[in-house]
Amino acid sequence: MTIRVGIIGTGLIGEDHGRKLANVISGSTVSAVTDVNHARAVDVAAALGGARVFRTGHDLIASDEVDAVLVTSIGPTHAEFVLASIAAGKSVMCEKPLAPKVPECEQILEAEVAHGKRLVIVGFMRRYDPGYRDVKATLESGAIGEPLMLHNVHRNATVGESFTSFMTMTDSMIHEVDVSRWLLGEEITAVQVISPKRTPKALAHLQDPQFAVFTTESGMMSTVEFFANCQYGYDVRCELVGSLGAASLDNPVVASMMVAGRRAEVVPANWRARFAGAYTAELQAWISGLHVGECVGPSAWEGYAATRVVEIGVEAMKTQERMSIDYIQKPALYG
Ligand code: NAI
Ligand code: ISE
Repeated sequence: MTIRVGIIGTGLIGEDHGRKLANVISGSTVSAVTDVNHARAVDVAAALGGARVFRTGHDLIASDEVDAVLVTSIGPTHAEFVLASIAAGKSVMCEKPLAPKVPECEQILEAEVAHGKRLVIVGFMRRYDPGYRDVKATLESGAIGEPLMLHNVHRNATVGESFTSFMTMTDSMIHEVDVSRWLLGEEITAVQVISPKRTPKALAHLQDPQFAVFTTESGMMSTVEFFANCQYGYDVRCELVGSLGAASLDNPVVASMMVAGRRAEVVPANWRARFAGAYTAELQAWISGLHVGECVGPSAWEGYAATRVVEIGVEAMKTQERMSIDYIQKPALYG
């Protein structure tokens, strides 16, 4: 059996994921695509070997040529398409954020709970990156003792004019929020954001860089430096400090050069290059899961919790004070 995936939103990541689902992932094809930019959808459909182009996401979800749905449209449209997929009883993988607003995430949780079984996966791909997995495995081996502090660095070379200060939290740091919850195994209960001196390379409307301190239920700390315009490349690192030692990840070295007494390594250009393998692994896990009737990947609860944290994170950016975070009761469906 082949899982026929329909893609809603054929922008940058929709096309990337589509190419993998059509050519790399075992057990899937791309049967359908849609985008409000119809011409773009037509081009991507052709590049993917002739997927059918639908006028709207809802037409695509309803089609009997679509077994599973991939939502890669812009964030504010996610809830609508995830809810429609649940109503149709179809598995849906949604890029982050699950939804930008907490009430929308809660609606998704309610709908999935009412359906009675998990259908939703959120694209927190860092959980599939070998570096992050190694840090987690090291922690679970007991070698570094009890986890105490996680230090994260997340730098983009540059960002476009549409990138705002709040997106630092909602679009970018949301990855560290998920990684912190996943690695430390606890909910985040407080956040403080500090705005350091601005880089002259940022556009006037953007506070860049930003620094956040997240605290978990038992008092573990996760710090995040996010720098949107670091200029030199895409740089994601983290170090987990425990009571007996530390585990860290750096950018994977794909090539290096030694010349004139110096050693130089290539820094990935962007998230596409840095996390290409992780995107493939998350898609393969989703599709392989469907082949055995399982829903494999970060759940709608993980999507809700991350959105809840970044929602308060945005408030903390305004106040620059430490703010507490609470959550709704976790439904039994999410374990
Ligand atoms: P993009 O702007 O390149 O693509 C978004 C596409 O959605 C556009 O083609 C747009 O026309 C389409 N669209 C908007 N409203 C629509 C609707 N109602 N129905 C159908 N299509 C619609 O954006 P990009 O970078 O591809 O991001 C898409 C999503 O993926 C975002 O949620 C973003 O946060 C997430 N993302 C995740 C990354 C990760 O590392 N996991 C990396 C980059 C993006
Ligand atoms: C983008 O949307 C992503 O999700 C990337 O992984 C992240 O590094 C970037 O900062 C975001 O804008």
